[in-house]
Amino acid sequence: MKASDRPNILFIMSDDHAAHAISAYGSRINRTPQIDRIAEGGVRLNHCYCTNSICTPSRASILTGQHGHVNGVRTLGDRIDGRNPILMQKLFQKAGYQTAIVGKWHLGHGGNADPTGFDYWNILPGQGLYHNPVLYEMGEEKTYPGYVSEIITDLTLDWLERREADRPFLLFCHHKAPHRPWQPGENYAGLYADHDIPMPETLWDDYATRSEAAREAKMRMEDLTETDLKGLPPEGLSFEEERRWRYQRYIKDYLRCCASIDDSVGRILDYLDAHGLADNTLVVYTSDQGFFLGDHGWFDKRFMYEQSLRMPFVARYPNEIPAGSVCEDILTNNDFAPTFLDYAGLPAPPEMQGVSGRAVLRGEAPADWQQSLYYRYWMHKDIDHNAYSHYGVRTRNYKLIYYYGKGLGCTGSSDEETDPEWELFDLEKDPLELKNVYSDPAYAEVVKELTAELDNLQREAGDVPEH
Ligand code: SGN
Ligand code: CA
Repeated sequence: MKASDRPNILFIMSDDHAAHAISAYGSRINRTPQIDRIAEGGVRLNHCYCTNSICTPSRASILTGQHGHVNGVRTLGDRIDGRNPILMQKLFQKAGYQTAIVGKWHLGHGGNADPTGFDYWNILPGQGLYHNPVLYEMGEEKTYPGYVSEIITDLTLDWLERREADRPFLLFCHHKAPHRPWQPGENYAGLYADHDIPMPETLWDDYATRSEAAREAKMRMEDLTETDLKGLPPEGLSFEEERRWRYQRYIKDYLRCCASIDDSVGRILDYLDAHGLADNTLVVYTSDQGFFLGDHGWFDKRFMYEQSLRMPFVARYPNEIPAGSVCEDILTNNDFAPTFLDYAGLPAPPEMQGVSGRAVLRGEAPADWQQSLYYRYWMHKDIDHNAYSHYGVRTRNYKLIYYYGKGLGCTGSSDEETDPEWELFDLEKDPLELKNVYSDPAYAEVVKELTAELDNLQREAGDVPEH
């Protein structure tokens, strides 16, 4: 490949944007015409999953192609080691790409946690603020007046404008929205004012047949705070009425934040069009994990249930990816780095555990492509949401989850142990994951097979079992 033929890679990632709040994914609750442009001009992945549904670890896996127990980032409190030589941006930089990141980093900052391998970086510290945020531009602190999604978009376009036009680029545009506490910008505050948003089918989930982990998680509509809801529910409502009220307050602000992301994507795509960059740029839109949008009565993520496990992933590269295609093959965030490197004609280092999905994205998955994935959430009984540690396997038709109930000394975990529990879901018959069939004798054979698959994947990943 001639250096000049190498595609640009523009990776747009938001924070907590679930696929079921994107119209390309058939959202029942909002429209995202700009994100949909990427899907219409390229591919939509229906089975893209994170290997740990929480911010910092997902971001570390994206950059290293590795599971958290290998790259050292297993929890929200862990930090990336910037000296790690296989961070994908370093490999691109070494190969002559211009590299930049703007927006949310969330892998620590200061010392070895500062971004490395980027010619330019300008990041929010920690979770960052929605209004008048501080960013660290190459380490230097500055306050930017305005709304965070618009600021990150402006900074992204500024960088594109001043880059060297004769070299390819790897650009990460990482949004803060729509992360909690869901504060919309003033341009979006009036959206959805005159109608209610449809409720998810599982808003009234009672967790019957399921784990204590599900029953004990503090991520129900009732756990939303006054700050989250921008007020308290009116007095005198019944439980059902109040839950509905909370859901509407929550989801409307969440969707208003999503709208700012969609507009940002539109501005960036327009820039590519106007500057003749659309054909030779791989544009990806994703989010660091999924999110519960009232599903199971919840907000937040962490669980291996579908809404949280699934990442939206749409990609456009007209030179290679057929427009309007849909991909049913499994890709994980560990595969992102090897995939992007492949587009640049660069080999993935053997330490990377993910595999290139370049052929998958153009609709030509190899015959031996992965049919399952290994997941692990390490933070046991965290202070925010009391989610229990667990690991599991998802295949096309089933999901097996083991809540091992220990903190194992991980940052942000409790030492208090909980009883181990298993869950099995038949995803074809029960896509909403309401019925745990682990103890149903009819599934004894499936349990056996899935446990063996879990053992294999865990061993291959170099992880240690607790069961
Ligand atoms: C904050 C939020 C949590 C959220 C984590 C992780 N609480 O702690 O609700 O789960 O971030 O989110 S808040 O009251 O501070 O908003 S993540 O996207 O960074 O993983
Ligand atoms: Ca996140």
